[in-house]
Amino acid sequence: MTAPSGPTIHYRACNLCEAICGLKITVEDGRVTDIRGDEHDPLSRGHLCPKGSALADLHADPDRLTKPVRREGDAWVEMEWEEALNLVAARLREVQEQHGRDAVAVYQGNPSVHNSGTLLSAGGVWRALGTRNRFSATSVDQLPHHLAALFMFGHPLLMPIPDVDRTDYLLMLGANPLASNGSILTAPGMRGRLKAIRARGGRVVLLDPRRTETADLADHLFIRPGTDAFFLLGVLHTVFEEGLARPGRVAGFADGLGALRAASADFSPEVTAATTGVPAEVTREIARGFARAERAVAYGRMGLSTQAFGGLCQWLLNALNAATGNLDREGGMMFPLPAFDLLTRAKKGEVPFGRFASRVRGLPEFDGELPTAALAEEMETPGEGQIRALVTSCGNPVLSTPNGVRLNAALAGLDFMVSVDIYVNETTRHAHVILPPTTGLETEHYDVIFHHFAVRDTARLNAPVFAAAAHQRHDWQIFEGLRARLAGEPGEKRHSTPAARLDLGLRHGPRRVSLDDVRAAPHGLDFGPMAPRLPERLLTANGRADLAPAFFLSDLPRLRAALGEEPGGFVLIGRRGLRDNNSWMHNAPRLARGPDRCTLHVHPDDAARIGAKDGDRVEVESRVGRITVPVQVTPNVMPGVVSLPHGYGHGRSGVRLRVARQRAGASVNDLTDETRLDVLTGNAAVNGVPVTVRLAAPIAETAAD
Ligand SMILES: Nc1nc2c(c(=O)[nH]1)N[C@H]1C(S)=C(S)[C@@H](COP(=O)(O)OP(=O)(O)OC[C@H]3O[C@@H](n4cnc5c(=O)[nH]c(N)nc54)[C@H](O)[C@@H]3O)O[C@H]1N2
Ligand SMILES: Nc1nc2c(c(=O)[nH]1)N[C@H]1C(S)=C(S)[C@@H](COP(=O)(O)OP(=O)(O)OC[C@H]3O[C@@H](n4cnc5c(=O)[nH]c(N)nc54)[C@H](O)[C@@H]3O)O[C@H]1N2
Ligand code: SF4
Ligand SMILES: [Mo]
Repeated sequence: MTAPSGPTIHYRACNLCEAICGLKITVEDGRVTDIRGDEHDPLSRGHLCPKGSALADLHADPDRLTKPVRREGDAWVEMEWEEALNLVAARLREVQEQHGRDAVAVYQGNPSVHNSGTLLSAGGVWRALGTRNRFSATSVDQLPHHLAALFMFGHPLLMPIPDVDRTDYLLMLGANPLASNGSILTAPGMRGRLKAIRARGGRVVLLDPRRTETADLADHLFIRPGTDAFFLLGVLHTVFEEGLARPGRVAGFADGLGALRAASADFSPEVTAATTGVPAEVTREIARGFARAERAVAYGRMGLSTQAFGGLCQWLLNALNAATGNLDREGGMMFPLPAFDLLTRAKKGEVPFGRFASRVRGLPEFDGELPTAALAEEMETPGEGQIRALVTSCGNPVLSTPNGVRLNAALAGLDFMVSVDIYVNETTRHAHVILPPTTGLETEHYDVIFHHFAVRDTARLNAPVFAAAAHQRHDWQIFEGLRARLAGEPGEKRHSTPAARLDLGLRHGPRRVSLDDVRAAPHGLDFGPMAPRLPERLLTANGRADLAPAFFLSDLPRLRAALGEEPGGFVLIGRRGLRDNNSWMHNAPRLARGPDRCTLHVHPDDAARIGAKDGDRVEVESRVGRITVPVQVTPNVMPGVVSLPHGYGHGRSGVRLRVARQRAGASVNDLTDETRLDVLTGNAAVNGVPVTVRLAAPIAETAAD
């Protein structure tokens, strides 16, 4: 693929985050010599962040696994694929034969949705295993968005997307697109898009307990962590009380406006102000400005879903957009129509929620998965259905899920564990076998998921830049190999490849294109901006939208009980850095540069109270654990709130990430609490964790192992 003579240019999209930027990649002598943004990509228009260039580091990383390995004591021994797949299938079947199907659990992490090979083939293995113990990063992330979409519009993927390019008023809560590059909002280059709102005379209002990078482009207000549902009810209260509700054409196919009004009746901004920290007059002014804007949109992300009232927040955001006539219209919240449309075959009226519950705590199932906050207890608690073996794919739950210390210990006690992963990290070091697929520039990839969340409908197929070496396997080959063995099928006869599935999906999709059509357009096909799609796209049983689902109304008493609650000590929230990518890109030399990023942000007043100055090490303690980290004193965090990024904590024994280990940091999820949930949805509340902070003894070190 790479001719030794002269450079070759390759176009493909970055698969690291939801922005799916088009890239222009130069390869010389089998090495990436340049990565820049593809100016001809109709969605990203040349945008690129530092992580995109780091795909070159990932490709060349000497710590990355390319052959299967088996753990023997402290050593990892290479295996042949045939032998490894046979062993894994036999061990998983053995555990299931002895202890039942549910004794094997599955955890799928975030890159699963960034690789079409994994996305389209892993399901075959899960079906062959037939276990109810399936877990994923969804319940540490966007689960409330799915449930708001499900109960309001009829399908978990009918999540409306803010039309940032045509709005005049963006009300944003708990999102930091300047660091994250947008989430459930595929809109590469958010800096330019936000600036454009203001340049056309519009307004961007941001509520966040931290004055973030995004705050520089917005009118920023502090809000107390976990109180956004009160704020949103206060806004809705004002909208109704002051006669500003104008649902417009949505009224023709939406029910529940009256119930929504009734729900907000008790939550005037005057009632909620003390709890949220947002003055009543400010809430009222935002409500008026929002409702009177020609085109407005309210949007909230991680900060609103990974908190104790995540479900209520996502419902209220959608409801506010609908009540003010900003649902399914230009400049408001809209529904993309992707060329590969996962909704094409969806059935009306299906409710994939709560059909079964977790064994120990009775937490609700969603889409065949249980809340990940229950994973450790399901391993530890004896009895029928106890988890004794685990398959992880694309995940690092020891660093990414609440109470990583407890999970870490539980993993060590499993009878068998296999990880489909490219690194020996904090999670996979517990595996008996690691099966490493090709990744990044070696894969053929079509973004099945993120076109569902994009502000513009486009399609592009990403051809491999590098051919897989003879000893490597693609993700789908690994999953198909496992599936066939678990199903007892002889040989490796495939039903269909991911490419064939993509082609089928594209041909039957709303744009009626073939995979070859997409392949022929190296910069992608452009189907234009979002357009109104309701009521046709609704998938509720009665074909109507519900602005006040009983599911959410039933949670209001729990919210009401939290009115006026005062946090005793500090409250811990998370943080994302532009050069971090959850837990797994810290081994890329070009991202590891610069000052330490795993620092605790503390407000100057709070720092003075605990006697800490910049660089001092402090002990942060929660109900579940204690870590030691350096302090960064900054007025950009709300008094009483401290902030620490997730994805660090690479110092554990056996972790083979040489660059990352040099700046190991500590894991915030050694503090987050698996019992703190949005109990309505089962989503983990990793934000808003009560902690104490005190100066550490000068030599104190914690090595969580
Ligand atoms: N406290 C706190 N916790 C959080 C969050 C937070 O904001 N605060 N954020 C949450 C969110 S939004 C998410 S999505 C989760 C992420 O949680 P996880 O998905 O569990 O964690 P990642 O760090 O993304 O781990 C990705 C894993 O995939 C592997 N990998 C990378 N590329 C490939 C590939 O091509 N194939 C395979 N098979 N493996 C690959 C990496 O080596 C790594 O082990 O973390 C959550 N946890
Ligand atoms: N550089 C980089 N980009 C990424 C990732 C990454 O790790 N690094 N991860 C990717 C993934 S998996 C995801 S899911 C997305 C997430 O994308 P975003 O949600 O945009 O990113 P976060 O930085 O988690 O932003 C959450 C914000 O919520 C705030 N917050 C915390 N608690 C509360 C609260 O109670 N109320 C309010 N109003 N705000 C609160 C935090 O201060 C933070 O600024 O980013 C993706 N992009
Ligand atoms: S913003 Fe960065 S990480 Fe995200 S897709 Fe674009 S280049 Fe990749
Ligand atoms: Mo995420």
